[in-house]
Amino acid sequence: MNSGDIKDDEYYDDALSLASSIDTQYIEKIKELKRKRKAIILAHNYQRPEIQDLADLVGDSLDLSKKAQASDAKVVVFCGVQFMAESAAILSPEKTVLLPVKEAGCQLADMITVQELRKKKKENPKAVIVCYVNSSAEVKAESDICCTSANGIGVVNSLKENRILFVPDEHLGRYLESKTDKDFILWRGFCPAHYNLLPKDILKAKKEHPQAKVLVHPECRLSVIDLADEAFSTNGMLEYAKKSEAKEFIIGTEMGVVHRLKKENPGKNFYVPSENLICSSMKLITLKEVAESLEKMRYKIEIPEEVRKRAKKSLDRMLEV
Ligand code: CIZ
Repeated sequence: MNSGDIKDDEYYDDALSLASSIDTQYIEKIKELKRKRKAIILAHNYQRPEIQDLADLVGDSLDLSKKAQASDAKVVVFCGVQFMAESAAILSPEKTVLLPVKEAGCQLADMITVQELRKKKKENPKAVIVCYVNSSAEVKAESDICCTSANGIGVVNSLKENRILFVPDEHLGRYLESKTDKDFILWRGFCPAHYNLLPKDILKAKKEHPQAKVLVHPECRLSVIDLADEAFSTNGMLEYAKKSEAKEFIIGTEMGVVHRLKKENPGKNFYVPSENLICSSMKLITLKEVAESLEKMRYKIEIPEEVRKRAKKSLDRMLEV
């Protein structure tokens, strides 16, 4: 090691300790504001590790929205993306729901508009519209029933109709089609992170970790799901990893979930099969943004009441199933 390396190390150590003292300041500020506002902080399983560690609850979008509904908090800070905060606002109109970064959208949800859906509905008047929760409040309002990746098979099987217009995720739709006897019309939407996971990535990871169980998200291509041991939502993966006797897992979903998998399963190893498994929107929220969100009470989710009521019907119908 030469003297230049020592200087670099010292500089790096200084930068790290400065960053951690700033984080501590934000965490203290967030705790104080949380008490003042009677707020609860929710973090999706894909959020940054420090946001997950700070949150009152970590989970998938619907799980978090239902827990927010049951809580007596006045303010819900939803660390996730737009449609998730909207779901919380649909279920809890009496609470103020904040999304700390207003640009935190979902590319998949943005692949359909309510006008496009209405047009497709006219072309297929007999089809029942099943909409994945990764969709805007307006699209939910225009649909007959919602589903998540965890309950999609149950929702589809509960329908008496045979013809299903499934929006907006083509790949989840294909997966549900393969698991049920229904006839699907598929919308051409996709989640870029899951779409970019390829069969060759899974084959390479399996070669490197031959003992590992392969768990992938149903938003992946069917050719990827076919190579996996199981297809699960994030909460499904967390449950499976905890109960499984296996010690190694290849995780085919957004890499943020690996933080919680590791934390809840010491002694087990988790591998991410592709560096593309990252959602940049999910990483926009930092401790600074959460502190500012609580301080300035921004960005409030506002849904017109008429849209909210119709969207809630689609969610309620799913919850009944
Ligand atoms: O519903 C959710 O939260 C999403 C988008 C993924 C998952 O499986 O948790």
